[in-house]
Amino acid sequence: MNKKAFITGITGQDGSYLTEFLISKGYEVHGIMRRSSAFNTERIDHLMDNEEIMNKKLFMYYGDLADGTNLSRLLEKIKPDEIYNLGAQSHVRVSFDIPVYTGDITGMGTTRLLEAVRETQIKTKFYQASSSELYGLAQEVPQKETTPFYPRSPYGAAKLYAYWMAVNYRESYNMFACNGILFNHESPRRGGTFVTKKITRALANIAAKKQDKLFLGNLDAKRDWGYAKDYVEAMWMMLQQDKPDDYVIATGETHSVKEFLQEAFSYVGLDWNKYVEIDPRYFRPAEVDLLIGDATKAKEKLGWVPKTNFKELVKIMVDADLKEAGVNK
Ligand code: NAP
Ligand code: G4F
Repeated sequence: MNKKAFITGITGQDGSYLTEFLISKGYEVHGIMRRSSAFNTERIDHLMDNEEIMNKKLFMYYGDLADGTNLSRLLEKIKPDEIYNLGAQSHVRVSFDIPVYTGDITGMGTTRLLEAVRETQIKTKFYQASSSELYGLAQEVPQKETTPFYPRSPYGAAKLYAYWMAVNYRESYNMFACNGILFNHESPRRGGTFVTKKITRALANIAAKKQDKLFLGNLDAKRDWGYAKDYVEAMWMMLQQDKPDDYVIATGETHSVKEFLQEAFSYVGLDWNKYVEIDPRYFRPAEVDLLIGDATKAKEKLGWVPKTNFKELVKIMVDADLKEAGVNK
């Protein structure tokens, strides 16, 4: 019998790659999407439009992390072997504008899903999409599983609550629950308001002469950027272990936003200084200055290592956006 996976956040960057990965492993994938007045399935349309896949390997339902009753009903019906909780209000800057909503979906939404598992008493494994934003004002460099947390945003605080709820259900109810503490990971499918995609899309439009300015915030922040496709594999690996545990997933390399700009613009022979302007609207009330992860535990216990480095990631993203903008490099 094929294994069944249930995914929240299936329409997002990671959800789309994880769905492709699990289908390639022979899984039946069940996902929830929000009702929206505009289409929100762009990242999985290629799967939903495929007759061989839709309703045979991929099953979609309306659902929301705000609605625990529906989550229970779906879990009771599907009885998944594995649950991947990727759904969230995932934008750090936006979380300062809508902290209550972020707490409700990113934090409490996790508890609703854990409660749905407890109520239905299904035997399943649970993956929680935890984040390097837990480290916030970093207390140690590089950050690993034992580094103390210090979140710096409503998003980080909501993820901290969700992290501990996953640990709590593991310890209280013997649930197979894992936290993947993933550092930033990007791809051509990254949402357009995150800094990497904002840069590569603008660069392609500049190269296509459709845009001449790019407005950004803090260029000095440093992130450990990896490739989303590599990272979804680590999520699955965590759930294939004999015992549940928490793992840092990162490349171990850190770069500033400025370095990302330099790498991307120089790849197409442009000088970023001529196009970028600072707009204080993109500054955050509190910033996370430096993230760099140590994924030694994941390497030793899961056998996971990143396959794509910073330079390759930038190239993948720029090439995809140049293609989209109709520019031949
Ligand atoms: P993303 O592209 O922003 O996707 C978020 C997903 O959550 C989307 O499918 C979105 O649906 C869904 N969602 C939003 N509100 C929801 C709600 N109320 N109920 C149910 N689903 C809801 O994020 P991502 O980059 O794929 O990240 C996946 C997860 O990993 C998130 O939890 C994120 O916080 C976490 N994470 C991401 C990173 C990273 O660098 N990418 C690092 C660490 C942790 P719509 O399509 O309808 O908006
Ligand atoms: O791309 P970002 O918005 O990602 P951020 O805040 O690191 O959060 C992402 O990664 C987390 C993992 O650590 C996830 F948990 C979270 O869900 C999300 O996926 O910003 C990166 C950096 C920040 O320091 C920000 O201040 O880029 C800086 N930045 C500079 N100008 C900008 C901009 N960020 C955005 N979004 N837009 C700008 O114009």
